[in-house]
Amino acid sequence: MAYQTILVDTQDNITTITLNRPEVLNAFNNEMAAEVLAALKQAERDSATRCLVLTGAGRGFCAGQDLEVLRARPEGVSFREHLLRTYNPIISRLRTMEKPVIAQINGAAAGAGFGLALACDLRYMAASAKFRFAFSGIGLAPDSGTSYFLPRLIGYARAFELAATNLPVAANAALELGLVESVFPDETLAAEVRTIAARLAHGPTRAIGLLKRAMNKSFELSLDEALDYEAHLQEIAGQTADHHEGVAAFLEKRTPVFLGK
Ligand code: T3D
Repeated sequence: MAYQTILVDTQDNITTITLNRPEVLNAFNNEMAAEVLAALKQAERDSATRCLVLTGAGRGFCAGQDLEVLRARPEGVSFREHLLRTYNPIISRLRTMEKPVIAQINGAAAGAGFGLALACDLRYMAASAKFRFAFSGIGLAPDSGTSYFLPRLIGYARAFELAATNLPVAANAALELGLVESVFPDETLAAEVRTIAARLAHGPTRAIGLLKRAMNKSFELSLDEALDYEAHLQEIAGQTADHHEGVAAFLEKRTPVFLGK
């Protein structure tokens, strides 16, 4: 499929989606939201994709909603309807997709762009990049999952402070807060993420998908329910070729070759 606002590239079982409106730090217009959603659906379906990386072209990761587009929106257009059509399906798809998703945060991530990064399973950040909540900066309430992910990642008070003050969060502060897994020098970010993505892309994709499902669901379960759900998922994982390969490789003292099946 030919996209106008994003680049999509699959190599060595890693699909990279690059947001590509660099003149506005990859802020979202409607076309980009539709294209990101289409690319996510495609990556989910495509068995060649076993790890997904999201990043931005140029010096930004994603500045959230394009504010010129927002200002030009006809009077009376519902914010709720807009979110239900654009950001909400993107954020939920990132969480339900049973493949590992990495945010390669090459530059500023703000508003819905911050939400996009938070919805990924893992976040790696360039040393010069920053987060900005942004919603409160323009008199809006949080969206794109930011009110859900932030307190879960860093606790209520820190999330509240970051959101209500709208102060920028530099990469090292983000690392200290637990918002990102690692910070890398700008020049080596892509290579470092590639190494991590390659390891994930050659892992037991079904089992990784199931562990993602289990961990996401755990927030709404009691221990007994979680144990029961684990047993249910293990029934599925136990039938996979990768499970059999993993056991065989261990006993034969060799490196397993997982095929994602
Ligand atoms: O219904 C709905 O749509 C509601 C949904 C809302 C979702 C949201 O995401 S709301 C939040 C929208 N985003 C923002 O408010 C963020 C605004 N941008 C910033 O705060 C800063 O630009 C950044 C923190 C992202 C980066 O700061 P900095 O200093 O590195 O860059 P800059 O100089 O501010 O921006 C560079 C250019 O990008 C500049 O254009 P210029 O002067 O070079 O021509 C700037 O205007 C443009 N830009 C940045 N963000 C946006 C943008 N243009 C349009 N929309 C933006 N969001």
